[in-house]
Amino acid sequence: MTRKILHAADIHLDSPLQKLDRYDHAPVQRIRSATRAALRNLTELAISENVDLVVIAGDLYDGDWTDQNTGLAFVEQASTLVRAGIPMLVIRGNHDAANLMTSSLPLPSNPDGSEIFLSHDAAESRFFEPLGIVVHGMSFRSRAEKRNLAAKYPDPVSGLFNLGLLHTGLEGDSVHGNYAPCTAAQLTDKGYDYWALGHIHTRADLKIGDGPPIVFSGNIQGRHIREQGEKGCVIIDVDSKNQCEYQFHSLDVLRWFECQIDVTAMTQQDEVLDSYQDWITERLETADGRLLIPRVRLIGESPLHMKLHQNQANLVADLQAISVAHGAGEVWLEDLRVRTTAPTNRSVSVDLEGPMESLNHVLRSLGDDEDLPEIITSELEGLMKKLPKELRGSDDDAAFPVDDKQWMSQLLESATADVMARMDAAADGHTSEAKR
Ligand SMILES: [Mn+2]
Repeated sequence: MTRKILHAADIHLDSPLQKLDRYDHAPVQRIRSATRAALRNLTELAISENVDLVVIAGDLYDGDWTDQNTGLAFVEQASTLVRAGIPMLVIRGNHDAANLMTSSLPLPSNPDGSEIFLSHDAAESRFFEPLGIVVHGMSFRSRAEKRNLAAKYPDPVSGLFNLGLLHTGLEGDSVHGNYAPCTAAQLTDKGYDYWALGHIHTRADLKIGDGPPIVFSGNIQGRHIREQGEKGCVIIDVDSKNQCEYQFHSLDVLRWFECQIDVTAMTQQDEVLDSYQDWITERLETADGRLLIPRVRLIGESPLHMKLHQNQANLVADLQAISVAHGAGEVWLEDLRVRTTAPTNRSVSVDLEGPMESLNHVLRSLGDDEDLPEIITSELEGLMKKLPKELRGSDDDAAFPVDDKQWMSQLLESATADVMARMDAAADGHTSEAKR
């Protein structure tokens, strides 16, 4: 008997997609409804692939709902699956831990009468006898789940396909947090046939040697520029000997990309725009109806360096116009990062002499000043206090990551280019005036 199980995680239903819906004219509706549309795709895939079971490894919800519509959106999809005779099991993760969710809605029961959510009081085993499958799992009670939950999971049941459903940050790191810590080796030792993990949004298999697949399916819809590329779920094919293979299926309705343009060989700003247009044309061929959200990143050592830094606002507007004009409604620019450098072979001694040379020297030497982060922090303090919390950001998404050396050097680079270009323009004006 062969069976199919769909494994997904980190739906983050109705999570706001960062930094987009604040722009005028952005395809706001499409962006806001992206996680719901991806979940609908999951339901459709489960039905069209005729899967026997759907498991969701935590963070179905992004947090407590602002209104009941988020819950209703899930009820709708769960009901569709139940009507199609497909059972579903969901555990709660750090984002939708039991004590964080104050609202709830009555959920449909699975076709066999069992509940969709797994307990947060103890690890449980759910048997699907006719399928020869048992799922072991446990929900988070609270966000900061520091216990090794996997250690509480029961021993495998022989003769059945044993699937472990777990939300975990594994050994933990600063980005993902140390939630429900455990190691891939501990999971392997458990003796299950497949580990369906959630929490880490990048797809990965941590299988050790001949051990079972230990799979993070990743989230089903990227939510910001750090969640690039295809997102979706995996479908596990289990054979009659309880051996399994799995395959990825994309579910996302919009996709984030970095569009890197090397401006080294360019002499005109228009060439940047041409290059971006080519990128759009190429990407649209494989977009498959998805909205593409590129962040344009300009790199390279170029005589355009100063100009690009100075004209950033105009350049963003130009790039957005090209996105709209050539993207056929399928492209929206996320943002621009100018990361170019000034040509090193520039004849500094000719261009810069006297006050300009000393100014350039002062600006360049700021980069070596150890107190710079502190100085900038104190300069920004007043502004930071006035910024609303969501714009201030935090950790890896902070508005002013003053401890980030790369950010700081780009800030300096940009400021230097700006000041020098202004001085240059002023000097030019002065010269032509003198000539006249
Ligand atoms: Mn999580």
